[in-house]
Amino acid sequence: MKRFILHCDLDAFFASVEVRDNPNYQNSPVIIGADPKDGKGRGVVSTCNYEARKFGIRSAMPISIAYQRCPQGIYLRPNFNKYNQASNEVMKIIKSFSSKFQQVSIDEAYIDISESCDTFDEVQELMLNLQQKIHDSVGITISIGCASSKSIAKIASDFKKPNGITIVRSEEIKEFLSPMDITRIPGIGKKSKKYYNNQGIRVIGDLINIPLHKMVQKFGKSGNLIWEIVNGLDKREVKNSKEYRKSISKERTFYKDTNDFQEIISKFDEIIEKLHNKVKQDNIYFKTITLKIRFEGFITYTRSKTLPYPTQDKEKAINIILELYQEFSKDKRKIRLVGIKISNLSSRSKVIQKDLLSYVND
Ligand code: TTP
Ligand code: MG
Repeated sequence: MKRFILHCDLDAFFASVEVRDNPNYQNSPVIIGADPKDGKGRGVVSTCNYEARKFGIRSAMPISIAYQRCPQGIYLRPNFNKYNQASNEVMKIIKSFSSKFQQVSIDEAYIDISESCDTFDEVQELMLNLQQKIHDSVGITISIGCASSKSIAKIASDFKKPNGITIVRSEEIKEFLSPMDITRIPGIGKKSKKYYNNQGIRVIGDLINIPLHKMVQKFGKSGNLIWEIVNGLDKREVKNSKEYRKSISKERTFYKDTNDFQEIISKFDEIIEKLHNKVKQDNIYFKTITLKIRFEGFITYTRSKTLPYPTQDKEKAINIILELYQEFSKDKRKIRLVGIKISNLSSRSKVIQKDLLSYVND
């Protein structure tokens, strides 16, 4: 059975919306993020257009460094309402091409078009049509990748940005991936890059011929997934999601209201373990952790902490929860329920929460 999966990712999203609304900016470097304050600004770059990227400016870079590299750039604060509206319009169009639709961040989504296309010519026509529709009705450009797996479709959408279309047929996977840096593989970030580099693995070509049992031997569970990805055998489906996730939370009600410290702490451990499994499984990072405490009589408190960087770290999460719990640890009232929420989510370092302010204010 042929599978045609598309990954669609808007180009320089926030910056493209600003340029659309101010055509004078068209050929200038445009940087969205914190106020650069003549080079003394704190905070980071949210994104920038392709003109600005020529100066070496990138998302998440300190705004002061961006300013050093390109003081003549146009620096704008983000307007999230506008981006959310554009995102909703784009997602509606993408969704109209297939009911198998999964939005994974503010500017990217997968669709499975296997049922509406039989040949690669038809696939290409559909992709061009989708680009055109988005351009005509929202006024911004999108890059689209097609492959038989989600992971390769994602790598493909990034291949010819901006406004690119890339189709990777199954027999072309090896040639397509081989020269790429291993960090192109979803799930291999800067940290794991070092680990792989130490083993002499730099490009995907260094990985692609390693047999499955050796991959598992060397890299454990993730070795298995990476082997599947690079061999085009990643079978993950496009999940029909109504809306992409903004937070994940878990709560537990005690069998009997309690103020036993050990019992409460072990409940925190249990919840964090569950959340940690989830973030690992879905490759999600979080910046904000919220503790919820409900005392007898349904009196409820929530306390949050936001970290400067997205993380998946379990120990960090436990320490923060203990820190937030301090305030209540001497409380005489008994606790009925505890809950933990993680929010400000991102996939690899990409923002998937609608409220992106924290990125700009860091
Ligand atoms: P991306 O799709 O990663 O970036 P982009 O659309 O700006 O550029 P590209 O053409 O390479 O796809 O992220 C989408 C939006 O999310 C981006 O426009 C701004 C926001 N964002 C941040 O605010 N901070 C970040 O660190 C990143 C990566 C993205
Ligand atoms: Mg994008």
